[in-house]
Amino acid sequence: MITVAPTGAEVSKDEWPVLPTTLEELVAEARACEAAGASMIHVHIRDDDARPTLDLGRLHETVAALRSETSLVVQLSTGGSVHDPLDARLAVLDAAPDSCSLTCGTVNFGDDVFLNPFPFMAQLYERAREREVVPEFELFDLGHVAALERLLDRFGPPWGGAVHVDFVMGVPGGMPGTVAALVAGVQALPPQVTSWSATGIGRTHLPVLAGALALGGHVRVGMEDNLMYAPKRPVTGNGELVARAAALAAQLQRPPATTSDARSLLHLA
Ligand code: KMH
Ligand code: ZN
Repeated sequence: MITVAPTGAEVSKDEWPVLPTTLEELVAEARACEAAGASMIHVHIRDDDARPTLDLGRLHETVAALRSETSLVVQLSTGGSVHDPLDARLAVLDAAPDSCSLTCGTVNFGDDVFLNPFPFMAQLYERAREREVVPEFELFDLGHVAALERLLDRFGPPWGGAVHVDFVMGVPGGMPGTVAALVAGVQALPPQVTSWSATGIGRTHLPVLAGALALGGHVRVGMEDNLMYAPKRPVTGNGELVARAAALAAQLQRPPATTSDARSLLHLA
């Protein structure tokens, strides 16, 4: 399964004009990524000034547009930006996505802190279950694997029963984006985990991609995580990152999952 994270909350539209920040740009990019082999989209939205927002009206509109124009699994970020309050991040579930991200602990995030106290994780987890939204557990550090195990042991399985995790590696302050760290993370996963994916930030993008494919995992790519296609060669759009991941996967005899494969994998209705 290839997930595309096309926008994120950190990259500046002024510096990266190809970053999809309007609904029209996001839908066009989503369609291109689906055609290139993506089956899930991890979505952050922006306001009219291209600043990150968790505006519920826009989130509803975004989910509806992606559902009508693509068959991608729609995952809304509940991480938002490091400046978003916890209650606004919880409210993202009101937009009724297929899936939501759920980060399993606080982590240094460059010079900022990405806050995810355990009670917030628990509240988000229970609310996702009530709303029949499949969580994707984001693991930025090895300690997050332990927090995931604590969450599952205490609260039981998520809605649908699939426990899908994504290692987000190479954030300044989190675990490094190396194959050694990925192997350590995969080996530490609790037995309830049914599938795992990985993404590497910045220049760790390719080693993590290749390592995840070789280890039997799923992958995430996109401009939220990586803006350079190669040294001195900026990304021209998310589609080419998906296309490269799909080609590498196919060469390794692991052709990309279709959107219906992804729905089965995540036990979506
Ligand atoms: N933007 C980061 C602070 C998520 O989407 O759930 C958090 C993030 C994780 O991107
Ligand atoms: Zn995100």
